[in-house]
Amino acid sequence: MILPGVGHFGHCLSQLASADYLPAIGAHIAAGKPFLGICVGLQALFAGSAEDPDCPGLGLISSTLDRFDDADKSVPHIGWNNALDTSGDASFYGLRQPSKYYYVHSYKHPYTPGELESQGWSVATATYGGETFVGAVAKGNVLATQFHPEKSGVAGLRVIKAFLDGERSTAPTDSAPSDPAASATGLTRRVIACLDVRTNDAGDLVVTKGDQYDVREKTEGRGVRNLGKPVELAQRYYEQGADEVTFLNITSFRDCPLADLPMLEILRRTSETVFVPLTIGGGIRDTVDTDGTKVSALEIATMYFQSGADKVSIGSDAVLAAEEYHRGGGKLYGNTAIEQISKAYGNQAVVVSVDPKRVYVPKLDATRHRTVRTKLPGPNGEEYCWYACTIKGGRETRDMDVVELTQAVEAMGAGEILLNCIDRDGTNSGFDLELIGQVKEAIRIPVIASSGAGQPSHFQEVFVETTTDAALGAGMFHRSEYTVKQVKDFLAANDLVVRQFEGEL
Ligand code: 1PR
Repeated sequence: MILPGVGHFGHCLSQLASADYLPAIGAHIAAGKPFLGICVGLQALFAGSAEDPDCPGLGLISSTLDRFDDADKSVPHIGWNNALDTSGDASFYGLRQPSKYYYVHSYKHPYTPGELESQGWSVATATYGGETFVGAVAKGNVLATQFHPEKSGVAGLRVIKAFLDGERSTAPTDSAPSDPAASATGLTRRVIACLDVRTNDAGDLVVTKGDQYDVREKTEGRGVRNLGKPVELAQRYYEQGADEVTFLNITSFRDCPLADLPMLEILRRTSETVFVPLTIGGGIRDTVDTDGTKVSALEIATMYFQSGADKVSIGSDAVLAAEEYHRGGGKLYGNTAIEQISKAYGNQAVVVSVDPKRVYVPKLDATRHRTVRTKLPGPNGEEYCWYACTIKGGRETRDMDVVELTQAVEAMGAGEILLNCIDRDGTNSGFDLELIGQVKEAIRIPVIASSGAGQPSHFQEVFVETTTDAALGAGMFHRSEYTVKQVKDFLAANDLVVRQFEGEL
């Protein structure tokens, strides 16, 4: 039995309880049959969680879970971290000490040496920003991982294979143990490949990329730039070591029934061979289908999750929802796409994609918006700028700055910000560090820096000069100027901890 977990502890456990599945799960485990719990599936083994104190867990482990402290780090904990066997001399269920595993969660059981081991559990741990927590447990027929083995590349497949083969103990590996202290948070530097997907004029689905959101060729005819096939490119980036792949459906597929959305098929095919997290964005909002049926954003997100997506990314709809939020003086209505999807699937499953552009002003108080003093003055020598949010792929600018937007969506339950920058998009001139600095100061959820990457040193720069949680590239990878591996090799050569692709099972 595999209990996969996505989402909220209380939602997961109460759904299982109301469907009357809990006795069967308990009986399965008690009968000594193999059981694998993943993420919330691990958390379900505990007696309870601060995420929903009124909802009991299975209680196989009598302790409870609490939340990561977000005073000095981003929460949720998202990214690649260790699973170090506490016994020090052995690995269980295919875990390897130098391998990295993909975690995405806000709640955890803090690790106290001996607590679970004295009850017969084998324990593997990871450390995030000074907090050591339980990354995996095993006892008898039970294996449970806080990380997602199905999204942890070959390292994770090894764990699943060992579970399926019933190989509880595996020989210790002779590779040097990784050093969690080498990175301040414990996480590796997350490098994401982004694929903007749309139909071209011939009706084919292509990965495209332009500059400043114009994806048409500059030459006569102005056809949509075709940089390759989505599934093939995703596979290529996975094998180069991309830590995540993001697909953005940058045009709605007009006159297409939602059930036949081409992106669903792309996700299904990609998730057959790409074992890292997949994010899908574009068109996630309440919609009317071609036959007149109303379809909620939650239903669209559900279709994407069922097709292999791990996160959905919301753009325009988030801006409109944030405007409502501020109009109501910070009131949560409970009916926005962000709130509904994060309630059902957990806030780690909801990314908000922000498409800001610079508005230059001559003085600090020339606008009500939050400004930065910029080292790159405007066309008339303006020394200040603010970042205006846009919708509809940058075509419409709103009277809302990035701080207002990101704080609102954080309050609504977004788990991560994908921070584009229209001024930098496709320019190969590096990330907008001032923008990233402003947003990182404003919120506690993780931020993915995007737009402007043109060479490996731009990734190093953004990781060193800002506290960004991840960095994303598009055009430089699609045009084969650099591979993801070259970026990671460059980061590693400059003392930044990265995860490299492991080819061998
Ligand atoms: O508003 O919820 O339907 O979502 C639409 C999504 O599609 C948004 O996330 C928006 O950013 C994206 N989008 C819409 N139009 C375009 C376009 O290019 N015409 N793409 C577009 C945005 C920006 C990034 C790009 C980075 C890095 N592309 O996706 O990958 O800027 O590029 P670089 O490394 O080459 O500089 P909704």
